[in-house]
Amino acid sequence: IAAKPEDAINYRQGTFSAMAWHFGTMGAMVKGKVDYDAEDFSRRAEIVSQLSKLPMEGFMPGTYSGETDALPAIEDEWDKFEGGMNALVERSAKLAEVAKTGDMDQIKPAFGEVGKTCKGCHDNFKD
Ligand code: ASC
Repeated sequence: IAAKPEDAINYRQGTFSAMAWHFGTMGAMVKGKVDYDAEDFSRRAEIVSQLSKLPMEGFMPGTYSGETDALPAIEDEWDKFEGGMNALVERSAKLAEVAKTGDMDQIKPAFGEVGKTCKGCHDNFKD
């Protein structure tokens, strides 16, 4: 991949912003702050699942300074970071599957697992 560092940073931030947009509305439904709409929730879960595959290629050498909250620890602990991103992809896929059931008793824990994955990486790798 040939990209300027700032383009890689913008790219991955864009993918995370889009994920947060959908995940935020899903969270509001899980918490009951917005009426649960099974079809809409499922659509968003599918989008998050697909988007989760995108940011990884934006993490490349020379992109851990400047207009980014991504910490150099990502490079120092690459396997751990990659494991977290892989977990995000897997858990998002699980959530998208479970979302099709429309059963909040299953959706809630699956949603929580994805959220934990977001937070895990933020705690370790985001300023
Ligand atoms: C969100 C969002 C995150 C995660 C995280 C979960 O909606 O934008 O980064 O959930 O807060 O702990």
